[in-house]
Formats: sequence, C-alpha cells, structure tokens
Amino acid sequence: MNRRDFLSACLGATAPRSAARLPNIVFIYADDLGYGDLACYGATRVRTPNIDRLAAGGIRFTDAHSSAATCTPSRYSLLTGEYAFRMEGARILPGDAPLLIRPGRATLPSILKARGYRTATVGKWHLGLGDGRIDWNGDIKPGPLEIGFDECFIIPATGDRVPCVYVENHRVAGLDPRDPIRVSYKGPLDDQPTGAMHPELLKLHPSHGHDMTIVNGISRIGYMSGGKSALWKDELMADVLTTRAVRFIEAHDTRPFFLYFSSHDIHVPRVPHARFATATPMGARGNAIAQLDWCVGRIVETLRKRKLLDRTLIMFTSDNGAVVDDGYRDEAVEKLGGHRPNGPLRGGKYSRFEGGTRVPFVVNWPGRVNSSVSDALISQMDIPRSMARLTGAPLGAMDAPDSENVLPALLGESARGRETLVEQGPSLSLRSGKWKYIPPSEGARLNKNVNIELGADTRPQLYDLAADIGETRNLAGQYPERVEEMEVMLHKIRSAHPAR
Ligand code: NG6
Ligand code: CA
Repeated sequence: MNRRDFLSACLGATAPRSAARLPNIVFIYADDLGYGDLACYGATRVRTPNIDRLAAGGIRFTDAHSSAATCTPSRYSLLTGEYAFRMEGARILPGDAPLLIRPGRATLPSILKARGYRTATVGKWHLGLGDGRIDWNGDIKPGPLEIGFDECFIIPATGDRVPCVYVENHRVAGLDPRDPIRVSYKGPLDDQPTGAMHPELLKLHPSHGHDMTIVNGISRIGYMSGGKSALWKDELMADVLTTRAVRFIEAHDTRPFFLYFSSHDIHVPRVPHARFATATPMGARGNAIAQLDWCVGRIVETLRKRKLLDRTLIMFTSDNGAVVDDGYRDEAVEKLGGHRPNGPLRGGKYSRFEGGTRVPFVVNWPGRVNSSVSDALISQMDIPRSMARLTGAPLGAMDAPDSENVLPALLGESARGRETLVEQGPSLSLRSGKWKYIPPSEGARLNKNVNIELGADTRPQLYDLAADIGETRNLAGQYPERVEEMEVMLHKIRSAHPAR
C-alpha cells in the first residue's frame, strides 16, 4: 500500500461522514402538551392522526422528560445540555428579559452548524433577548442568531406576554418605524387600555393574572404600546409559524438542515383558527391540540413531497406537562369531559410530580428507525450530546455538561436511556431507575389558580413508578436507606458543576 492509500484507508475509518450525507433534524416542540393529550398516548376526545402516524412508524417513549415543569428552564436545557437549575435566573421569563444563553457557548444549533448544518428556529423562544436594554425598534440582539441559528422567526416570549409581535432575525417583523414599540413590565404605558380597567373590550377574559395590555381583544401579561402594524393575530399564529417552517424546509440545499419548530399550541391564550372550531368537544384547549396536529402534518407533508423523509430525523415532544386553566376563561375545565391531560400521572405543569415533566416524546426516521414503544428514561437535555454523536460533531469538555448520549435509545437500538435524572419543579426531585424521590418541602401543596398539586410535603416522598405511576403510595417510611441514598445522589448532582 502506498502512502496515499494508507492515509485514505486510515481516514476512511475515522473521519466523520461528509456533511451532505448527514440526516436532517426536525425538532418539534409543543407547549404545555400533557402525557395524556394525544390519541397515541390514550386520548379519545381529540384526534391527532399526524402525530399518531409518526408514533406508529417510529418510537413512542413512555418515560421521556422535559428538564423542568415550566418552559424557560426546559428550553434552556434542551439547547445547552445543562440542568437549568445551574443557571441563575432560568425561570419563567418576562418578555423583556435579556438572553439567558451566553453567546459563544456550545448549543444544540451551534454544534450542528459547526458540522455544516443550516439551522433555524421558528416559534416560541422564551429564553430572553438582548443584553438588558432592549430596543424593539432597532436591532434586537443577542438572540437566536448569536447562539447558533442561521435564521429565526420567533415569538419573543409567550403568547400571553408582551410584546405581541414576531421577531424575524434581528428585527420586529412588519414594524412601521413611525409607530414605535414600547414595552414595560413595571406599569401601564401611554393611555393603552388594560384588561383590568376595560373588561368590556375583551373577547377572551382572564381567570387569573393576564389583565394588562389588550392586544387582539385579549389582555396579556405586561404592557406595550405602538407597533400596530406588527401585532400578531392569535387565530393566525399556527398558520404563520407553520408557513415559515415549511418555507425553511423548502429552501433546503445540499447542506443538511436543523429546524427547531416551537409551536405556541397549546399554551394560553388558546385561540385556534376558526376552522378547528368543531374539531373536538373540548373547546379551545382540545381544538388547539387538533391545530397542533395539523401543523405537524404540514411539516411532515412538506418533507414527504421533497422526498426528504427517509433522510430526516423527526422528534416531537412538549416543554412541560399539561395545565387546564392557565389564566383565561376559555372553558377548558368545563369541557374536559373524561379527558385526562396528564394521563395516569399525578400533578401537571409546575409540579414536582411526574405530570410536571413526563411528556409525550416521539421519534420518527423512516430510513433508520423501526417502530416500537420504548420505556427508556430520557431527557430533552440529552439531545445536544446525542445529536453530536449522531453527526460526529466534537464536544469540548465544558460543553453540554449534563447531557448524556441516549442516541441508542433514540434510534431504538437500546431499551436503556439514562440511569438517573433530576426533575425540576418548584424544587428538585430525583429519578433513579423506577424510583422517584421528592425531598421534604415546606412549599405550597396546591397551586390553587391552576388546580395542580405541586408535590410538596414536609415528609420525604419515595415512589416506585413501575408499580405506581400515579405516585399514590409513599414508600419513604418503608425504604429509609433508599431515601438517604437518593438524597445523597441528588446533592451530588446538584453540586457537580459550579453555578454560574
Ligand atoms: C405563568 C402564567 C401562565 C403561563 C406561565 C408560563 C400567570 C398568572 N400565569 O406565570 O399563564 O404564562 O407563566 O408558561 O401569569 S410557560 O409554559 O411558558 O412556562
Ligand atoms: Ca410550556
């Protein structure tokens, strides 16, 4: 063998595949969708044929978790591969909060971008923007583009928080400079009417909170004025976002792409398009699920038409568990019927119980993944390291520190995921295999506004989830050594990396 052949033989064995042959990655994030909210997870009062099809042809996970029971920390972990409790301030953010992720650190998009991917995020952001003095009429940065996305079209925070505008790359989309935007989380601006003062102007009334600036007949959290031409219409939001996602896919070139599609559904305010008005007997919340399923269908259909399905890894999941009344009188409680948004799980969004973080998670990749159901314990925080492994991207020693490689589970090649996982609710709990440990807490037992048990108890709680998925029998008294062992384990994980 001459020197050249020798070199290429060596390289061939170790060199990562060329970027052009790497799979596309589409990560679809639902908002507040619970473990029992999809037909493929047992729901009967809503049809979700598109997501069900992904599940039937791929892997449906039964023990997959968002890293926290609310949005911002879950998204922080998904993108950085780090527990959000390590990051000061990683809690539900107001709409004018600065960017939570430091530009320059490795993120899911930056890892893939460095590997040759075209990267985009479309939809809910809620990780902060700017450096603390944000001017909504100028360049809004740092943001997604500074942490690894080539392009973005985002809702800055949530649908129920101002500013109610889309941000496209660095700018508010459709803004008329003669009508500048002002945003405040301190007090009313100008003479803008608020929901509290002018309930007669509302088409959707708050049940708790959400009584500040009125946009599109719905009062929100926070105050804003101006930007009339840029204000979103809630009814069109799913269409607008899906169209952007489709456009990104259709613009694919020779490079593989990564799309982080972060739906606003089924977060409040739930105002699905009129064509879903009779989709379910459950009113706005059920109809928003139907709308979400439709969005997924459009994305999959686009991939199919472009003959990309075999080359695309699709993941579908949710950023935290379900909540029914999350602040608007949208009849979600009244019309629930027998529907159980969190399935057999106790608690829901905001909770330490499994309903807080155990969410639907579906993987589909016709070219690679066979159909199955997986009980592997996995976290969305594991996506950065797993995708790095899939694409042959190198990770530095400080990168994605809490992210584990669960690629074999994601591809259905192994029934095992991680051994332990910290679940972040109002405080931290620990999973170790089938065991769940919730340390003693003096906190509130019930969030009365949303009617969700928060999992607080002044005694330690220990549950055997294999036998008792609903966390009804506290075994802490029976297994004191296990309680102690898990307390030590939790303490160790919590102090493993210095908080920044
Ligand atoms: C809460 C809001 C809730 C929702 C949540 C964030 C009130 C009374 N409640 O503070 O409606 O916006 O924050 O949800 O304001 S999340 O999915 O983005 O975490
Ligand atoms: Ca959420």
